[in-house]
Amino acid sequence: MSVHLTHWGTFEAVSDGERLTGVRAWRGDPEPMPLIDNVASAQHHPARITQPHVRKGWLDHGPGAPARGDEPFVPVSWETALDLLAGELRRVYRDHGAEAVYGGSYGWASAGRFHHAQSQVHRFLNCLGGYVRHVNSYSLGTSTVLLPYVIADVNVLLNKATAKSVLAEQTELVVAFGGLSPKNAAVSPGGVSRHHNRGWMSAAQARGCRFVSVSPLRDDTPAEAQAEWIAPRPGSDAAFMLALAQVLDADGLADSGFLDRYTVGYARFASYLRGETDGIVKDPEWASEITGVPATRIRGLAHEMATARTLVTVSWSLQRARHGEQPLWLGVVLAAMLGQIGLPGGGFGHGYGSTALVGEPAPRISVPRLKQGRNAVSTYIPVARIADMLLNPGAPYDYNGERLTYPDIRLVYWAGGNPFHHHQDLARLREAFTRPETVVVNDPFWTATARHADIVLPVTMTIERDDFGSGQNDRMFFPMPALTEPHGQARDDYAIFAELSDRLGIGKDFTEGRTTMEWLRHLYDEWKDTTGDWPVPDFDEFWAGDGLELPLADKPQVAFADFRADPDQHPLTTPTGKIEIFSSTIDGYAYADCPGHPVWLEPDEWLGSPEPRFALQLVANQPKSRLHSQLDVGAHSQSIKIAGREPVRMNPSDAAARGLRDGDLVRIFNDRGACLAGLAVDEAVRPGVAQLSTGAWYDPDPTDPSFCRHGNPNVLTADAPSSTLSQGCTGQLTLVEIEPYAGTPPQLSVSRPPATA
Ligand SMILES: Nc1nc2c(c(=O)[nH]1)N[C@H]1C(S)=C(S)[C@@H](COP(=O)(O)OP(=O)(O)OC[C@H]3O[C@@H](n4cnc5c(=O)[nH]c(N)nc54)[C@H](O)[C@@H]3O)O[C@H]1N2
Ligand SMILES: Nc1nc2c(c(=O)[nH]1)N[C@H]1C(S)=C(S)[C@@H](COP(=O)(O)OP(=O)(O)OC[C@H]3O[C@@H](n4cnc5c(=O)[nH]c(N)nc54)[C@H](O)[C@@H]3O)O[C@H]1N2
Ligand SMILES: [Mo]
Repeated sequence: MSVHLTHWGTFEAVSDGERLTGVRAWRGDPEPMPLIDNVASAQHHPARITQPHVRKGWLDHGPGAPARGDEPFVPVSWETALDLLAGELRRVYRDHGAEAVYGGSYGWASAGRFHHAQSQVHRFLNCLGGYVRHVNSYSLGTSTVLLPYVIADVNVLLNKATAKSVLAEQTELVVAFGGLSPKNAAVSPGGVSRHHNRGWMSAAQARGCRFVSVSPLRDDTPAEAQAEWIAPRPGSDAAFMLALAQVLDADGLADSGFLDRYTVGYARFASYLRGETDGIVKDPEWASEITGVPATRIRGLAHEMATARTLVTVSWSLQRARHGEQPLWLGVVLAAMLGQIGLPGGGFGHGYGSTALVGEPAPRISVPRLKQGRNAVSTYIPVARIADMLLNPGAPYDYNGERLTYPDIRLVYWAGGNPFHHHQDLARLREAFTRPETVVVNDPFWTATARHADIVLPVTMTIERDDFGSGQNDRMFFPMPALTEPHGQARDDYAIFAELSDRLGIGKDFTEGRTTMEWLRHLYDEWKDTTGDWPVPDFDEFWAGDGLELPLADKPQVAFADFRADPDQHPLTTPTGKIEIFSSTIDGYAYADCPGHPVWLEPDEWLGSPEPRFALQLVANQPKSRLHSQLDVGAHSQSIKIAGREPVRMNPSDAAARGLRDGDLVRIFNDRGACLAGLAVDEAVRPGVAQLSTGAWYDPDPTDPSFCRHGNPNVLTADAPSSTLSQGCTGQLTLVEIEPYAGTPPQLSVSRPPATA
């Protein structure tokens, strides 16, 4: 039996002896996910890249030739492509230096430790002299910057979260801002072996635990939880939470013993709650106007939270929005006011419904990984500032207490990510992508990013190469021998960088003289020496087997239990060692869009504006049918399309008001762009909201790059930061209007390869 790991689950390969014909869920997975069906069905899709390609203008006229994204490609041999690319890398490093190369390559790539694309491209560019890198992620851009000031490094919140098994046994009330999405908990970086998304909720519910799901979508929390659904206006959670805090404060329900011993700055925050600073008491009546939630329900909920073992959990989506710091910070503050941080089943959580890894017990042994080497360049950007960087070389900007300057980028190398999936305002990104002299993309598929490159190199999928893999906080460590031959002329990223390294005279530095199998054996053997008292089989036995089950710590985790037990012995890593309800460091930065304690700040685009420019709040959340843009051509992802486009969901009342019916082809638009989508009318969507997940491959109209024929919401979203502090991405929420699409439906071009010359 061949078991294979992906970011979205583990499968057993079904093969006809030569080819992978299908997949079957791994028998160890108690809650298998249908996303695995995308893999085999996508392998030989016409959108696979079969051989290296070079954009015609670049080939004819050299670096900097105009019309990137509009021109045909010329198929070339590997020899030609690698010679051209090696020459271009030599030129850019010689004439402009490593500061002119953006090698961030943000993206999820694929499971598998050795062929992890970022590790490969970063190691390669480090051997060449370095590159401008990115910091943070689109996932947690705001959390990563904010949380260390407030409570802890974001990884502590994720990896040391209270175990789901503890929640199942101890929690009496879960208040989940952004819900507890079972679709998101399908996925974890590096892979998932056993999904435990719903089991803990059923167990808790059966014991009498209540769930409150605060979200614009009813199905953000699974039926098993039997949750109460509260749907405030999207983007207004901070006001909701402030009112909960105000009730705790005013009704004497805040735990002053906890606040005194474990936190700083409550008095400053409380005076804001009481209206002493601005004349506005942040009571439920005030919040009701903003959120649309009845004041009585807010007041009642605050009392319920104060009288139960309560978990306040905030999804990652809430911080992927303008002023995303505020609801996140308030989640910590509420949990602190309840005095339950550090108690089993109570306190604060971040992302129980955002990924599989939160609340999974971390193995006490971590698995081998490839070293990326040292980057000689210190320049970086917060990841979501990519378009700003390309459009504004030399311009200053503020970030996290620092004043930084955008570098002047000549060459962009992307391996393992898809910026034309992940970035906002794609017409603006397309403009930004005209600026570098050369864009290089390694990818298995003709993604929109590959179509906006000059040199395109076809890469293997995981099923086509030898590797091993294990997900973050996952117990299984699997061998992943290749299941099939590569498609066309596809090569591993490692093989590509090895060939380039030879041409550039750094071959020995990059490969250390090893083949892929020699690397796997070497990394494994090195690792085997570090596992201490835990016996590990030798490599050949591991390679022939069905995976190793990694050992766990003895006790299930309870977040911040040490800190609670002894805050002097186990201080937090915040500046004061305590939970910071007021941060004098952040206050000292004097950013108008993120003051020293959490507050209500009105978003730029939301339903509560006096005169909203457009009447619907688009929620651009993660797709249920795939991971991001990956394998959108696969069977499961295709099975949910409507009228050949990505589905958009809206409430029956909003559809009726626009004369729209289930299954209609619709046009979604705002001032930045427009896209087509297929309509699904659904009561699970709050009135005033439309939901279009990310990940439909960007298929721009040839004459208008702001019009996507397929349904990519990022033609509509704003390329605006969450705040000056964190510069996180804000793709989650956007105002739009939706109308019937009257014309003849245009054909999609993304499911075919681009034109060749
Ligand atoms: N509007 C809006 N936008 C968002 C979000 C949102 O909520 N709303 N969410 C954001 C978030 S949280 C994230 S994480 C990003 C995700 O953005 P990305 O991580 O960039 O998205 P993916 O589709 O996973 O891109 C991975 C790419 O790597 C390729 N690939 C896979 N395996 C390999 C390999 O072995 N080698 C190479 N070279 N390539 C490989 C895939 O084909 C794919 O093109 O999107 C962000 N964008
Ligand atoms: N199936 C699948 N799972 C995934 C991914 C995927 O692509 N596919 N991507 C993975 C990645 S990279 C990440 S970062 C995580 C992301 O995890 P999250 O960021 O938590 O996921 P989203 O689906 O973007 O958002 C979750 C829900 O938040 C709700 N929401 C949006 N705005 C608001 C608001 O203002 N207030 C409230 N209360 N709720 C709001 C939406 O209804 C949405 O469905 O998911 C991971 N899991
Ligand atoms: Mo993410």
